[in-house]
Amino acid sequence: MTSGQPSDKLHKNESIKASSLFLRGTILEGLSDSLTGSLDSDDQQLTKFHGIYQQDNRDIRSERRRKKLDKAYTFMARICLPGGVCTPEQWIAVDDLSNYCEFKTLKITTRQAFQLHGILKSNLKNTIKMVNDALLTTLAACGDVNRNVMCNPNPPESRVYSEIQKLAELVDAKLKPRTSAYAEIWLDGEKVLSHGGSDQEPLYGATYLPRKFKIAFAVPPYNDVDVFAHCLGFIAIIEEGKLLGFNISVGGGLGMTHGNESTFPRLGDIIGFCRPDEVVSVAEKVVTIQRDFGDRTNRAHARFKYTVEDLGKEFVLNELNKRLGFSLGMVKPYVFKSNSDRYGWVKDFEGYWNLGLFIEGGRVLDDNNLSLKKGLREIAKVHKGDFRLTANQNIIIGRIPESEKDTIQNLVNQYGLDGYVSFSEIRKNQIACVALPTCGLALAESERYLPSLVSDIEVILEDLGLLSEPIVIRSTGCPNGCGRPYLGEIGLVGKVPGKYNLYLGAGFEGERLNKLYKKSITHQQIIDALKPILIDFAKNRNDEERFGDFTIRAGYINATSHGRDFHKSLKSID
Ligand code: SRM
Ligand code: SF4
Repeated sequence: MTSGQPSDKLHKNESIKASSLFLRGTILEGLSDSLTGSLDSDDQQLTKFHGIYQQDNRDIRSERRRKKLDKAYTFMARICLPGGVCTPEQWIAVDDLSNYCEFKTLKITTRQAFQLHGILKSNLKNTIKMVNDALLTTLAACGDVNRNVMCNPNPPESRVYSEIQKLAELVDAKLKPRTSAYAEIWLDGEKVLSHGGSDQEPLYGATYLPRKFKIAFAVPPYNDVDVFAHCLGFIAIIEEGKLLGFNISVGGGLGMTHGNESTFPRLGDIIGFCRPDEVVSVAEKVVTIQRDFGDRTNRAHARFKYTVEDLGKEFVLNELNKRLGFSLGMVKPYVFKSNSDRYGWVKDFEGYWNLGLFIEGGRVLDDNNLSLKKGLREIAKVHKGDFRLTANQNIIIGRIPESEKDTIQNLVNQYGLDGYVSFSEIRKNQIACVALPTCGLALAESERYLPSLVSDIEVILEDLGLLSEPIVIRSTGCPNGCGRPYLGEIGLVGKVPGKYNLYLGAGFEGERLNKLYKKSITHQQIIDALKPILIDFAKNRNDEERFGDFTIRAGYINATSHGRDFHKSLKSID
């Protein structure tokens, strides 16, 4: 399945997968070794497929090194929620589990999943079991497989929304690995139906995919899932309240490496249209194309975006038509208006209320100033509808009957969950990846930094009367792109502690990448760089012109028209 790639050139992860007996490795043995808090390094690659990362608390890494102590190892577990939807009971179950973790927080991820940080090895098995007891899973939340399938979680404006959510769930289920290793390791061999029971991987084979694979469903005019950042995107086409089908986008992905221009963010190309009943086959066949043609020799070149870039979208379309046994239809017109979330109360077509709440950095926590975790738990105790995690790291309390609206609003006020009413638009349009202290790849702060940068930018915006102007700002602690920073009108990407690359010029609708404006600059230099541009924007913008578009029209930055040009035509770099 490696399409003629010489076996001596394959990346070492390929042999780890091949010899793992369908993701078993020696994980079970490692879990019972109480002499160390860590797992064997090959097993650490395999646990990712089970939704689990070994990490250490980087805040205390050097202190422990000085004291000649081992790193403070713990584990992060990512819990899949296709389309970000869960029940109040599931919310409470995950909230309960977070109390046994070092950080005692829930993290809402940019892919509508939960993360629990700081699980001790001795508590890992129990945690995963409890996740499954709540009818959730961590299987395939990470690893070289299809990940949590995303879907527009906005309040249903019509029945069509639920149809699309169901398709997202079907695709998610169809692409789950079938190995029984998950049940064997974490659930004492219990056979869990949705995980399948055989030790065959009919879709993936023994070496799974060359790299992670990501799918999203968008419902125009909302592009809140950033559909073009995905390996495979489905853009719903709705006419007169009926779902006709989906435009299909292939080859999106954002990760890159500083200083390596052969790596770049890339937005997907739309190659055709399919009917709703064809969606699952399309997803499956696209995955097989990546399985068979993706680069298994170099993980920095192994994502589907490079397969599409190298082979061409025409090749991918022909191959897909061949594997489907029919030809995709012609692309249909659609319009995206933004990649942000909607906040506040919205009534849906069935008369239920939905409440969009802002959660800074997606971190659900209680501290001296905030009681978000307690508040959301209290809501979950009385709420009969659902919770929806958004791709912008926020929450929608969904399907609230009229009779419960006041109760929920009172809890929102009581626990300080009402930031959505008073916060500036730039604050409500931020995404920050996790970064320090848990992310092993972080070069700089992100989640713990962006709120303070936004506060300083707010001072400038207030003077300019722009506090109610939605400007999309996103930060990450490294160039991997977990907060989708290359789709931020203002993007910040960590270089070294305290220094960031500043990117400008992305489209507000998530249809244009930004470009590097200043390299490796400090907090004060970021403010100094942005201030004159914001002043110019306030004075000279056209009607309704967005900040990202303005930075291009005013000549601060060249537009990035394609991922391969991301590193080219730089205007102002020190
Ligand atoms: Fe990510 C790796 C966190 C969304 C691109 N990502 C990581 C790891 C697991 C670090 C590691 O490998 O050791 C981070 C764990 C940090 C921690 O302590 O929790 C991590 N990624 C996240 C999350 C939690 C960020 C957040 O604050 O919400 C998001 C979890 C999503 C989920 O629920 O599945 C997250 N990661 C993304 C996205 C955004 C998206 O998918 O829409 C991207 C860019 C899109 C893409 O995939 O191209 C992204 N993460 C990466 C990459 C770069 C991949 C590449 O193609 O080069 C890595 C590193 C890697 O895979 O080697 C990475
Ligand atoms: Fe970690 Fe980098 Fe992803 Fe941020 S972007 S979570 S620093 S891997």
